[in-house]
Amino acid sequence: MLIRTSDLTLPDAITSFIDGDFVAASGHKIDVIDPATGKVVSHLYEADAAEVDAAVRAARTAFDKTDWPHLQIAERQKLMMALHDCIMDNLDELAALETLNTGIPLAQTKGMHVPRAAQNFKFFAETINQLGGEVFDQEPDVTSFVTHEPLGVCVLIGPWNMPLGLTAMKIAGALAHGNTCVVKPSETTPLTVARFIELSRDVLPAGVLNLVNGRGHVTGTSLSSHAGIDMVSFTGGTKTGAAILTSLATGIKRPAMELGGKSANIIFDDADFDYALDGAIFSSFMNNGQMCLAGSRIFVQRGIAERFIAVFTERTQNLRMGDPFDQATEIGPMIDRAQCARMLQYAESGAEQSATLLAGGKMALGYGSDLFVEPTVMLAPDNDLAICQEEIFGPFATIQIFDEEEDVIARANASDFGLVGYVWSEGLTRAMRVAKALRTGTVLINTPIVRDLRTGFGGYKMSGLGREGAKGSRAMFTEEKATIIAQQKRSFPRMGLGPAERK
Ligand code: TXE
Repeated sequence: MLIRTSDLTLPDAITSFIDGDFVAASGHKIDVIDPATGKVVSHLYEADAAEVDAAVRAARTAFDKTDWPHLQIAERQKLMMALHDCIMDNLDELAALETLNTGIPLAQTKGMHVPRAAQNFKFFAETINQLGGEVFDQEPDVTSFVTHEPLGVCVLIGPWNMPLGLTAMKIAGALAHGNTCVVKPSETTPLTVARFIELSRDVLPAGVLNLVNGRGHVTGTSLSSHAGIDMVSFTGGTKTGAAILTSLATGIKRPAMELGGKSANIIFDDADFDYALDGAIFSSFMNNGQMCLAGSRIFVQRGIAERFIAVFTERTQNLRMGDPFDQATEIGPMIDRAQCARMLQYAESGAEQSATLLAGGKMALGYGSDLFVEPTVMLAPDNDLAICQEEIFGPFATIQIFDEEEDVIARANASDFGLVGYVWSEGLTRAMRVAKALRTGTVLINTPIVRDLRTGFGGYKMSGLGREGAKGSRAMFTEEKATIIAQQKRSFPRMGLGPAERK
């Protein structure tokens, strides 16, 4: 087991990586924190507008002036697999860095998130050789075909809740389709993305993958409003997504948005009780509950409600909280004070709005830092409560009781979000009926999250725009071109003829 920083070589400071090199440190310096101890473990230097401009120019030049967008598929596949290997060859280090910077238990970063980051590159390496275009030849004298071409300079803005995994999905999709990139990780969690980009320098030509760091209102806005970019793929909060969309509208740039969620987790009384309970616990508390697809808005049918609530509450209280580097730890610290305050404020507002606190709802004392909050469960009498409507983004589950299928569908859909829905039932037709009725981009029946990268992941309503996956990422990261060929001379109106030619 890695013992925190003593086994890790940490950069003293992270700077922008532009045109194949890390730039010299300058400008505003931001602390990088280990939330489990509260200690400063590194720093980053924030990229200002000039540095963002240099990064975009480097990406533009690599796209416009090198053969990067026109590589043979086999060559691109080789590079994508090399990026996969960069991650897997450094799995221990990357997982430890991710745990150090996010507080997510090592068992999860090493067992799931970092391997998933690598898998993204393998997946797109395979996919680019599989997806075909379309040909239409219904017209007797015309054949039309559709091809996809690299889009250009892609800005990839990532969040702090799964920094490498979520950003790698974007990087892999963009590079596989022949684009160049400027990546901006969250200023809170820059370590793994910076290390990956450092590892990638032996694989990718200069200028193809560039990195800038900094706060949203400085570096983020400079990037998303830059005239030289072609699109922004963003994962983060809905409010920030809306601000980026506004800025993209001005330049008519393409958005791809993976925003928040408040996913309903519906447990019918004919579900396999223990299995559904395990699934609901995992969906609510994995990744410290900080997941856009958390299934933490639980609906349980009345016949099993009393037993479910009792066992769910007991299991929540049993969750092993502590040092995320300890293999036994199931819940680590919150990312920062703002997220702790959010958890407490929602517990308070829930109680004020007549929800019953079943577990947690307060800071957990005696751990390595003051960022540990007890996993929380509230019984909610009504879906309109703020705790059932707003994304809390922490280990916080609400439970509502329902009687009828129609009612639970209506309540599940009564949400501004539409990312994921979970259904637990042994009845196939019921599960299918409910899945069809849910207004969400993904529905999971009798399982917590399973990601098949061939399918698109994204949201209805305020959960986003676009889908990340095989076809979804191609739509995101390419221009679609229709080429129309006349196979013989066609008749069409002849214009501008002289008097002699007119009949
Ligand atoms: O995220 P932000 P925050 C949700 C979750 C959380 C809330 C706020 O509910 O409580 O969002 O989290 C960059 N132009 N999710 O404030 O601000 C920022 O620097 C361009 C859901 O930490 O969305 C970071 O790199 N960029 C979620 C990234 O956006 C800007 C994951 C995300 O930060 C910017 C995270 C701007 N104006 C939070 N402002 C999910 N969907 O999984 C900020 N950024």
